[in-house]
Amino acid sequence: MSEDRRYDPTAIEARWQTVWADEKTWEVGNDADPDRTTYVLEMLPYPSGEPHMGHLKNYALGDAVAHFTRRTGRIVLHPMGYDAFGLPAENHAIKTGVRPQVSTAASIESFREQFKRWGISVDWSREFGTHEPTYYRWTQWLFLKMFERGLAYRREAAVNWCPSDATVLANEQVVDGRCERCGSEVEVRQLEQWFLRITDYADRLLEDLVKIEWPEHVKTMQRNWIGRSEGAEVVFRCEEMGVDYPVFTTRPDTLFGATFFVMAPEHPDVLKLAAGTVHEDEVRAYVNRAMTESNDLRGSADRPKTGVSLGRTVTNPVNGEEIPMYVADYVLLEYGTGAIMAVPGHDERDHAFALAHELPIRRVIEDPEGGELPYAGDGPLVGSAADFDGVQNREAFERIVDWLDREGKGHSSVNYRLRDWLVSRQRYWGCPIPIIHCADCGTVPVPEDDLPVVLPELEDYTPKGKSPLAAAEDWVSVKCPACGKDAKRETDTMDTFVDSSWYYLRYCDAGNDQAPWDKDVVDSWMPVSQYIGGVEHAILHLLYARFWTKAVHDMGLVGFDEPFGKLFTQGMITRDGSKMSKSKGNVISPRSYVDNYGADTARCYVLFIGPPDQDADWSDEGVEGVHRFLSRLWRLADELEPSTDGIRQPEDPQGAGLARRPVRIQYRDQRCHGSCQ
Ligand code: ANZ
Ligand code: ZN
Repeated sequence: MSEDRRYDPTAIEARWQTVWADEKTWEVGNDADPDRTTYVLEMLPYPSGEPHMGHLKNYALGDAVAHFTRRTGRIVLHPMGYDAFGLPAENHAIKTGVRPQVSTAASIESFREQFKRWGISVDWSREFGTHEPTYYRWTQWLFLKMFERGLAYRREAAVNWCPSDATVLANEQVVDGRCERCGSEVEVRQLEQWFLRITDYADRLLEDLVKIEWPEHVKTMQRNWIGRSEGAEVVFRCEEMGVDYPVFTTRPDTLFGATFFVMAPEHPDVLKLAAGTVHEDEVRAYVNRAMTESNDLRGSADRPKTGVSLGRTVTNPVNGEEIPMYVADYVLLEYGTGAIMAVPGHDERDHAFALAHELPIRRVIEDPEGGELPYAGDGPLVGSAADFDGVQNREAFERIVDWLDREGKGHSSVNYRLRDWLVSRQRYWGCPIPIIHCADCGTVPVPEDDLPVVLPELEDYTPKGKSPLAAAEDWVSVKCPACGKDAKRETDTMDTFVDSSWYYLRYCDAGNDQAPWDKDVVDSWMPVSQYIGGVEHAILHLLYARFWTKAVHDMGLVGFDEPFGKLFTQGMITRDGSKMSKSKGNVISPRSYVDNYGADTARCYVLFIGPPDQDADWSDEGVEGVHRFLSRLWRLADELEPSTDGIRQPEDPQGAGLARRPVRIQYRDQRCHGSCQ
């Protein structure tokens, strides 16, 4: 073997990358026979700094699938773009004075350069960043379609507020009472906010999980997040005040065991109820304190159960018993009706509260094992009423609900943990919400012809409790599109998860300047056949994207209602068993490996490192091993003689590269020269 025939990835890879760029090898047209199209997609990157090992793994995996699929004769759409809006670029701007536009453009440049250097087979003609006005024009257009249909709405709400990022957070972005991004403890604030009505889709988001091939644990996380609970609404009446208070319970079979009643501190009637009683001051103090605490913290099971008496009673509808009313922070306003019947014999939190406040604890379900209270399991009713005692609780559940229904004191009811999606952010670097506030006309949508509402350039990005955009007076002041009087633009921007909720649709028709996409075109590619990304998106992004697809489906804009037919969640690449992170100083970047060994070695190694859905530990020896393997493979191929006869051109032009240059393999020597012998 002559010296110039040695395996030289730098030369080989550069040569082929030039061929692919010149030939536009991986570009696909929108005129393909829909029966032959396949859409392979990896989650789009958030462009910050330069790509890391997780990106290499993600795109190497997707590229393997894309290449394989092309070889089966399919026409494969394999695009790339950037999720470019978001807090980090803005925080970076505050720290360094570099405008987000500039830092984002630089990161995108470096991501693109690396992806090309890795040789990922991307159709670059469809590339975009979600921060480009030609993209977010349509994000705004879609938002207005949602607004028209009542799916986007504005209301005052108790929201999660991150004091360091000075913005609200979606429930999904609060983890253990802290900001998912910066880790600060989250506070509660009352603010006017924009929401998307994802709760309208709760049932479909649950039911349609059977239609898609996703990892079971991801489906489970979505099911739990949506949190559908079947139960009943039961009315408890406060005679003194002449007011009915419904509660939501999943255990109407335990109604005879309700020994007290608890309201959430934010419940609008709490102060009214306590007014004039000896408890008034104590209640006010308690409520004020509770309001500053996060829901996650308040709801947690192991926290001491605090609360104070309201000095009033309600009547239990099944037995006419008067039970005392309390306010306690373990009851949340936003779930059910914001009030509960407390059954300390069978509910753990009620049990803890009853012990702390010396309230009666009653057994109404027998434990076949004879265990202690609280008992959450099944069994026959006891200590309830003659009609029900001895009846198995599941059956009693139905009979009690029927009875309540007949008496007009309740009915069966379903509750969801899922809340509407809070999409407004008091931050600069995001898609402006295309709404104008007019003193006379109220909330007025920006006319379609005036889209996009372009994000203005700012000098000062520092968040001040309201959006930095509020300071851009020239931009804020507009005429009302309805009446022509002076009005003001909405200054909040959209959550970045809005941007990434529909980018996969835009790839199908990225150049369209008349519409976000053409329906026939999108229908010819979608749904995505194989979606690949990190499991950290199991709830947020994947749930939002499913909701978005269903909403545009119902608007008649697409002909399918699930975006991702198959999902693959990749594991992390770790180092010495722990996650790579800047703070641990254990980050290794793909760049040096690609430079030293070639992209093929780096890509093969991350595929070889272990089952791709599991975490795997990086090893430099492993990289060396893969490099030796590729060198051997190269030498072996060098011993085979090229021939020009008799190879059929594949019908699929994307069976390109190798197959387009007919080579017939002829063995000079039938024995393997590698290690297998
Ligand atoms: C009486 C009862 C008895 C309950 C029992 C449970 C067990 P999931 O399953 O999550 O839907 N609850 C209702 N609204 C609440 C609120 N706003 N804040 C805190 N807790 C609330 O939970 C439903 C149960 O959580 C309801 O059923 C209610 O307590 C409580 F042996 O009612 B249950
Ligand atoms: Zn007006």
